[in-house]
Amino acid sequence: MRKDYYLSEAEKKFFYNNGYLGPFTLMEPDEMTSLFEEVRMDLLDTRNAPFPKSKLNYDRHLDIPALNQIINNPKITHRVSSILGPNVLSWRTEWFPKYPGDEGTDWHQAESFVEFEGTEKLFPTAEEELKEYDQGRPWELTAWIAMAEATKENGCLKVMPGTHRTWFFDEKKNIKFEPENFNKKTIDTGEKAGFYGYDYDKLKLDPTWKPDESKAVHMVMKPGQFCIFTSRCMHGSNPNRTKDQTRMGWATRFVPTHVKVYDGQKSFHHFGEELPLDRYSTVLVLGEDHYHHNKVRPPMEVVATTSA
Ligand SMILES: O=C(O)CCC(=O)C(=O)O
Ligand SMILES: [Fe+2]
Repeated sequence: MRKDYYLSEAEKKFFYNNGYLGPFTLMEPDEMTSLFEEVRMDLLDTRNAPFPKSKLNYDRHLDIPALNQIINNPKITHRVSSILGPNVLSWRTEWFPKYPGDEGTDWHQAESFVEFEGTEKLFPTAEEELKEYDQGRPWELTAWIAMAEATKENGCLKVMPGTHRTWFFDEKKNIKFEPENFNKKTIDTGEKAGFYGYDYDKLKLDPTWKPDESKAVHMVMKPGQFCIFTSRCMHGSNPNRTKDQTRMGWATRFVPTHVKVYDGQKSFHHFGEELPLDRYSTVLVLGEDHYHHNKVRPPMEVVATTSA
């Protein structure tokens, strides 16, 4: 059985040119479908969650063992490490549901994850390595995992190849959360799009610029498949045009250990919530942490479930 999943030279080249890679298979569809059934129940118990009062379910790999196993799975960590280097932290996991009839996700780009209302969440510190990043090597990566089938009809993730070298958006500009506008904005194609209550179009560097939809690559995936991308690579999704299929993505995000995560911050704001960071920590999924910038958990540690 294959034990190592590091990227081939051809795969790395493809990534540097395009900013994304995949899909790859993490597990078979049946296995993911039953795992997700269980995880959905586990998500309801937030006693040990890093943000127990939040509805967002960020970072539940910190308290749900099955999710922690996924972020430590070599099929993900080896591939991510082929781009980010040997020492890798998991810094965030988040859910991207798209229910029948939901709007598409606006095209967007990010890197330091200011995310509309605050400041940078990620601060890279290794100057030497940063020079390489300009040649297309990023210092953050996401593995977007299909927890349910992702099709063109239900709004699978889409990427715009090669856009990771050019900024079309200013991710550092702050804009307001307007949940009342969810499912309200119609774009040129006549379809609905937005960013779960934010309007990413307000961050366009040139307000008259329009993405060329004909160049989009649609990441159609079976449950249990995943793709890897740098958030600098423009990405989004179409609306869910189905009547009965929920698209469910779980975005797992990684950085090299030299990146400071939430540096000096006690909490952050997102989607109208304040999330205090007192229970938060990164997880070292591969290698060693020589920098000691962040609160770091060992790979397989999760908080024991509180008995009722
Ligand atoms: O799933 C989507 O529609 C968007 C996901 C996304 O933007 C991300 O994972 O960064
Ligand atoms: Fe994104």
